[in-house]
Amino acid sequence: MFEKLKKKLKRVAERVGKKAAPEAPPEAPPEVPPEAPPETPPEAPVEIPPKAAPEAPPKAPPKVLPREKPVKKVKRAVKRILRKELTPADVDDIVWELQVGLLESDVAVPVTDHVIERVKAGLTGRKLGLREDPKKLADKVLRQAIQEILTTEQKVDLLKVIEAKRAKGEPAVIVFVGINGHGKTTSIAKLTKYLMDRGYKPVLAAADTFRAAGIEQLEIHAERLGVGVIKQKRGADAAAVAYDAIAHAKARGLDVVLVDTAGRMQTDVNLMDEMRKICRVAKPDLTIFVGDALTGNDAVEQARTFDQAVGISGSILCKMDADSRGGAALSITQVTGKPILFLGTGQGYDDLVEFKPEILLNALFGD
Ligand SMILES: Nc1nc2c(ncn2[C@@H]2O[C@H](COP(=O)(O)OP(=O)(O)OP(=O)(O)O)[C@@H](O)[C@H]2O)c(=O)[nH]1
Ligand SMILES: [Mg+2]
Repeated sequence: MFEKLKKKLKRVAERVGKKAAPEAPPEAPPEVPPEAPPETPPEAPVEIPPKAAPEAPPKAPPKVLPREKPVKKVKRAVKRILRKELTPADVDDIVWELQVGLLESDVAVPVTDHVIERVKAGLTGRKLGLREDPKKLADKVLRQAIQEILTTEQKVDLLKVIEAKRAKGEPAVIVFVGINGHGKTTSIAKLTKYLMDRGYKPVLAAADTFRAAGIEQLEIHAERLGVGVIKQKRGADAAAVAYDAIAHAKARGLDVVLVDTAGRMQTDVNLMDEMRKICRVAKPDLTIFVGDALTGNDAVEQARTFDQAVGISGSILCKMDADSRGGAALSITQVTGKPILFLGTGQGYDDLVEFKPEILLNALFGD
């Protein structure tokens, strides 16, 4: 995951190290010469009190050194402890590269701007102590900026939502929306397994009545997983299928209804209207946008449009196993203000990972 972005972030950390390094070479030489000629005869005698050691004039020069020594030692130590302060120009230089790296990794512009702003604030004017590793400082500042981006005010706890409905004797209804081929049906199958593994009883609603193969695909997963599917014929009213599935779940005391819907482009007015209708009828507890990480910034724009259309609760980002850039994962949360709930990491039923910011942070900054 994120190999490219990871490399770029590493380079930024290295550059911080270089910029923060003390500029020792130009300052070092002037210090040595004044001290160097210890035998300068005119100065030495002045410094020596005549009573000190009359019989040892050659020892005079060493007495000059001890007096200056502590000051120079301290100076030298301070210089080593206080490395060069990072000036705004240094930081601009560093963040320019970061900015290019983030944009190349398909991180959305406002998100890139946010990271840059935070990194600038974190680095400008910073002096590093002797024991402080500039790479670690850069990592810390970058990590914090990215963590902020991945943390939303709105939190969604899927299992708590299900439990709350269960307590009322009702099934939780989850509708999955998104573009064609981005992973809705596969994610529903994975989530079915995830819920069954935790003791919940789901039922699937084949509300993708647009594509004949859509119903069939869901049925195949359902059969493999040993879970029921509520379906109608191709072309049937998708909202009606969702309604039937909810009624079925209520009648059977099932815990969750997972509603599969047809893939649609956000520009397709009719299909977007149909999706609104499904949501009006099903009154979902959660509406999950399923995005394809490989589409980068497009996934982010799509999430925003679907959010505007039906109000998404959060996202599942699929195909993370194939995404080397990582931009969508960073951007989608900030752009929509809604959390990522799961990451799809493959085609198997168990390739679903509960999202935590640490997963991305470790992928980006881990060794
Ligand atoms: N590598 C990988 N492939 C995935 C992942 N999620 C889904 N896929 C694959 O992506 C393809 C499309 O997935 P679907 O689940 O059919 O997508 P969809 O959104 O339901 O598509 P429509 O029904 O056409 O709207 C399938 O071949 C899946 O196996 C994932 O996390 N990783
Ligand atoms: Mg599908």
